[in-house]
Amino acid sequence: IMRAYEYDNITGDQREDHDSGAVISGAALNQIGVLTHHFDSVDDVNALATERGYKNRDEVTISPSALGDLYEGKVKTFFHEHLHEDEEIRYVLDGHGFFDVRSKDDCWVRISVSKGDLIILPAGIYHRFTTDKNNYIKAMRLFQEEPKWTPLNRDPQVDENAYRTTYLKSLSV
Ligand code: KMT
Ligand code: NI
Repeated sequence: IMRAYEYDNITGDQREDHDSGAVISGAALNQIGVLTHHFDSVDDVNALATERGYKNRDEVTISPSALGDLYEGKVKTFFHEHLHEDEEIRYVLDGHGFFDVRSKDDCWVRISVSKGDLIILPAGIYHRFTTDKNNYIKAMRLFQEEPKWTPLNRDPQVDENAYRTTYLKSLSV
């Protein structure tokens, strides 16, 4: 089951837990537009996909055996703080990892995901991803028809992006 907590900001391996001990509730995640589910059956994922108009999907395995020499580089890339102009939906098929999202006051919240967990990150939220010390996650990525999934790395120009400003406005109501 999913656990979320304030990131401890201790320098070092991103794949460690970095658990400060301060728990973040599901309701607090919802307040920043992050939705979570736990589905044991892919039928439930299919229902959610239909409900939200998602028609396409793929599966990725992020591990040294799946990616070989590319693995370490991918892990670093996923951990660059970025946003997307679309929702990011991931369903964990196996293994484990961490999504870090920015709180209202711009602190990192770490969401620990494992098999059966589904996470929906809203367009415009700054986030990053990492595998953990086991270096293995298999996930389903859900797409609407035209994914605008380019990661936009955080910088002053991206701070002014329309999806970013719309997201921030949604938090202040
Ligand atoms: C992302 O968008 O960062 C990813 O797709 C990471 C792998 S999915 C668990
Ligand atoms: Ni992303």
